[in-house]
Amino acid sequence: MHRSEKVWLALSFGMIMGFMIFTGYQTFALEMGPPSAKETIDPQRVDEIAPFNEPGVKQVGENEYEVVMTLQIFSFTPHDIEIPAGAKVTFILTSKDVVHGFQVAETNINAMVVPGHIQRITQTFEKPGEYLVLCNEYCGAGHQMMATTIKVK
Ligand SMILES: [Cu+2]
Repeated sequence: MHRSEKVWLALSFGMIMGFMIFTGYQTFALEMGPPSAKETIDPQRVDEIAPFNEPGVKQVGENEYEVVMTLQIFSFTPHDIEIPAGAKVTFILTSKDVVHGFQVAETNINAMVVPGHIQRITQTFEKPGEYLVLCNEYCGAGHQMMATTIKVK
């Protein structure tokens, strides 16, 4: 092997190890890893367990709302959501069957909704309009029809 090849191999291996050690340090020593399995739920009894026994939009503060939503093949419950512009909205999501996606066009919301887990996302919709919500995890034969809208007024 040529000497310069050895140098490049050593350098690239060193860089990979460096990044891995740095990432491990951030995750375990600085506790900067993403949250995981913080809130769990029995996916077969979602309908009986609060807050999912009453899906819908709830006002929880002066300008704060909660949207409790279940995802199932191939729909979002509740289907039509209306929220005032400028309000802080927390989505509380879970799946009743398989892995679904919760992506809201024109925002940064893009989450996996996994059965057995509760997903929370907070967002403020400043601009009035209709926001398209899509399932972006392939979930079965009707996946392409799994969509809804959020009306911001
Ligand atoms: Cu889906």
